Amino acid sequence: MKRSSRLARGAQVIARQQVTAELRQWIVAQATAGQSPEDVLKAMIASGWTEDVAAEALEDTLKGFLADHARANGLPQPVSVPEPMLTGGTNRIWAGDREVQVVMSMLAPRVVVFGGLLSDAECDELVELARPRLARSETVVNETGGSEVNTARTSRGMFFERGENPLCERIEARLAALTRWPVENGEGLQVLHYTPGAEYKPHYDYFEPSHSGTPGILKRGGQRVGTVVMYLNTPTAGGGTTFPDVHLEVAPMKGHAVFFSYDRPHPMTRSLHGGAPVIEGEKWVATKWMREGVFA
Ligand code: PD2
Ligand code: ZN
Repeated sequence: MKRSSRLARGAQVIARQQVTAELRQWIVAQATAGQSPEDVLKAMIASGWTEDVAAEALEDTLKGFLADHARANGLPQPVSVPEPMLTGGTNRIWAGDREVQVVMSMLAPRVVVFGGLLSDAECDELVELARPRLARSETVVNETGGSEVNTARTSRGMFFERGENPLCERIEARLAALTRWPVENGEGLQVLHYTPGAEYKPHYDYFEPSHSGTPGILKRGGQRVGTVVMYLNTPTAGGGTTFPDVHLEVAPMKGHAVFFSYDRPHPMTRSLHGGAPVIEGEKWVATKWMREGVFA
């Protein structure tokens, strides 16, 4: 090919890297037709866009579209959330010190199930560290921001401080790498123990904005935007984590975990979830909640 025609072709590609109103409309049309962001990105790359320019145009356009949609519909504005690097049909992710399996994922609600997030020895050690400190689980009292025993939650539980011991520190660093969310934005790990009949009725993990206790809670790190529930044993029967809006139930398996995120404190995230009653055996989980900002 002659040098001049190669240059002309290059210029054409550069010119096409302009993010025009027409391109933005096309991106929004693809997204509203149900195309995943990964597929839209692939289509852009296939038609000559460089990956970084295309990814930025896509992210910018979708953010703007979601913000406009929220404003027009009286919804809270969406915020950035933790998100594992799950492009191109990945079935494994490197989580800093360990490879983790991707067992299943869904977009709305954003839910990802991981296998092999914790080793059996890590699960056992966490249970033994938590066991002597268990007390009847409490839930947040929305009016005051304090907490109290509640019949919706019949497990026993305890909280570790963030980085309280080397095991917590290692798991927290792994979760931060896996979800691409800073360790500093995480609450300390919570361990829950359920015996037969015990359950956690469906709820949202974000703090309800209309409740009078919420502004006080939000002073420390803002809203919760993501949750990882890690299974520390395999109950004999029951104890799944349910997502009633989409009729999904995640089976608790030792070392597996379910991650879900919610980009605003609103039921439209479909992040309603619960712990189904344990039918036989016991159930141990460790929960990590992630905040928008630094949880100091
Ligand atoms: O133990 C569970 O499966 C479960 C279900 C719902 C835990 C939580 N929520 C939680 O810790 O928020
Ligand atoms: Zn929950």
